[in-house]
Amino acid sequence: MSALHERLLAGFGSAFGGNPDFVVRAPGRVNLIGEHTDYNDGFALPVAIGVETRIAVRPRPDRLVRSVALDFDGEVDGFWIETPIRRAEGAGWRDYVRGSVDVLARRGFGHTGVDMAIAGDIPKGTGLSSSASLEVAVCHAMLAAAGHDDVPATEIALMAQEAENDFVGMRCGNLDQIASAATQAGAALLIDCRSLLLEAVTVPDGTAVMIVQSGVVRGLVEGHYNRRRAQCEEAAAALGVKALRDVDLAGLEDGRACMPEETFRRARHIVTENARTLDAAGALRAGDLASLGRLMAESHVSMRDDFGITVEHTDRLSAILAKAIGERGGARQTGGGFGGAVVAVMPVEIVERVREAVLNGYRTPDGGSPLIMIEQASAGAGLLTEAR
Ligand code: GAF
Repeated sequence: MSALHERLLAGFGSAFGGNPDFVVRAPGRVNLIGEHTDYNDGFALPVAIGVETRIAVRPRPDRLVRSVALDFDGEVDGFWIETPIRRAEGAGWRDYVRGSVDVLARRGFGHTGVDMAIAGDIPKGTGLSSSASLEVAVCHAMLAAAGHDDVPATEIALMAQEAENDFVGMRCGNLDQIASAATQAGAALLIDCRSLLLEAVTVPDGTAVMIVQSGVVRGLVEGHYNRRRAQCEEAAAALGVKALRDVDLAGLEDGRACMPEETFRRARHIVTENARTLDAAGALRAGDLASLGRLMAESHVSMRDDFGITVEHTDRLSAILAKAIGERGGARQTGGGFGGAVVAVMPVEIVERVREAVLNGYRTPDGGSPLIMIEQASAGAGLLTEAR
């Protein structure tokens, strides 16, 4: 049994006594390409990773929800399922739980109270979607407790996104929640964020996904994020389309004079990133890591020069990775931006050499060595059928 699982069961026992009836899990994600495209109705290509949030659950005979957060010094929360559910004092993890339960309750799901212990091993604040995985895990916990085992993964993801948008107040797109809810083991997920059509794109055998933390903590991200989102909406309105998904590069160039130059550059990132993401899915399908790597490099440059969301440290880290990997894959900053992590794809046999190059060539802002994770594409959220 993993250390995480042992900690979870022990934490459940000391908080509530006895054992949970079941355990659910929801993974973190890393996005290979397709950044900030989700709220523009575009395309993204994430993989779920091996770190995750787990919740040990025991349904209650009433409508009380009690939870203990083992990663936050055993902090507890308790509230009744009623509409509307109020925000918690001090916000934080409690609002992800309350928000998810609130959405479920409003949809007529999740009317059964639960005792639940929550623990995970996703490094917090590093852009690997620990909050989306918490929301998705809570949805699974509540649905399973109420006996709903037939709710599609995309519907669960959209409820989790709604919790984040409307309850927590972060205007994210649907990428993180869909990645956590709907991925399949061994595959990246090509998401059409408008139609919600999903395609599992097999990651070729022998391919490693490396995640390197730049050590730059993403500061004031929500303000920057919402501003980028507003600029994309402004560009779409100037072009007379519903979303930037609906224009190509020629159409965007035609409308250049209708918007401020910075807005044009933001929009150009989205338009070119959508095209790159579809091409990247094609490259992955064909097992062509060299082409995938070129597209990842172009994506990084576009995020740096047009969208303005990279920082000096992630630029440097991506360059070190790209040089070490050469034609055998690629690297780019991943996630919301302004620091966080760089993702790289490469054959397993060069992982150690690339790791050495990073450890020798890169220092975090405080002078330390970066956290490096080697991942394979894992399965999306669900009930844990055996104790792992
Ligand atoms: C964050 C958001 F939550 C996602 O919706 C997505 O926009 C991503 O940044 C950028 O691609 O993770």
